[in-house]
Amino acid sequence: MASLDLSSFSYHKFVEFAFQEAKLRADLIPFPSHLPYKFRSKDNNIMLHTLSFHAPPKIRLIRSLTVEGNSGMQVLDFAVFPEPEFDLPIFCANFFATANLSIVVLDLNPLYDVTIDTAYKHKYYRELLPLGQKYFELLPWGGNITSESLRFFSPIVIWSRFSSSQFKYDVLYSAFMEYFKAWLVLMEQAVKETSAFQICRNCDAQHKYLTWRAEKDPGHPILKKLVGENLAKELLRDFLFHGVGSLGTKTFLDYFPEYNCADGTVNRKRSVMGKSYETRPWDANGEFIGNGPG
Ligand code: BLA
Repeated sequence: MASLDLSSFSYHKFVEFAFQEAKLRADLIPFPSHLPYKFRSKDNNIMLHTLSFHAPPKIRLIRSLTVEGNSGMQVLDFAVFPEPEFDLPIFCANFFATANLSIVVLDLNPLYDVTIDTAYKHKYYRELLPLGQKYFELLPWGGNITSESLRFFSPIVIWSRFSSSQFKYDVLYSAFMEYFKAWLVLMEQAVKETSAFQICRNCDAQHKYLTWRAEKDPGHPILKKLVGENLAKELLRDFLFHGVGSLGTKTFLDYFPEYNCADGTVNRKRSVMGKSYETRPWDANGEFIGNGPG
């Protein structure tokens, strides 16, 4: 199998592009409670870099984490979270690569479940379907996923696993640039919500998303291995999914009671429904065609 020399490969280019592009359209201010970190993993082989800003009035948090070093692994976790006055999707790029295998999720994650909320789906994704179509063949559906994740994905989600190669890396970079520019256009067009009810709803929806990811994101085991349990927890709550402790008071089990164990603790399994959606569950018109778990 062809493999990629990871020493010539970096996700920094993605991060640089994103922050430069964002700066053209918003005034980025260093995020108040975050310092840019550069730290080494416990075994000293891996560097973790973090960077974060906010940009009033629309961007609550734009942040990136990259992991790289001579361990044969590269990671990018880049996201943008809107202020609750805006029902904008959450920009999400999660890439994990070894010399042989890459696992990627690239999406404008909807604030509301678009398998149910068709008005929200049309508002943000109808015009972006052709953009998705451009990449679905080159970055094909990655197969079964944790069923619970799907409600956080949009009809243009790129969920893919492939043999790492320079070609795929270039395609992914191109998709990343286009998806991010598309998000920035939505951001520019977004109009501030004035209804207190709707702002609360947006806030709850974002809090639910953060609560899900802070508890069940598939990257957690690796982060814990790299920096230890305590620092990983801090990274998750205060940095990657900042807002999980402040945007709402509901707990993980309030949102996802199906994870409740008899003793009141959270089921440690990542999924209680199991994996499904072997093929892309959206058609070219953005209609949901998945059968779901079962
Ligand atoms: C795997 N990452 C996955 C998978 C998904 C995602 C869907 C496939 C396995 C699964 O179904 O869970 C990503 N899931 C997401 C995202 C959302 C979601 C973005 O619900 C948003 C709502 N991935 C990272 C980071 C690391 C990482 C930071 O984002 C490592 C530090 C690793 N992801 C990683 C690995 C796998 C994976 C190793 C394969 C192992 C596995 O399936 O558990």
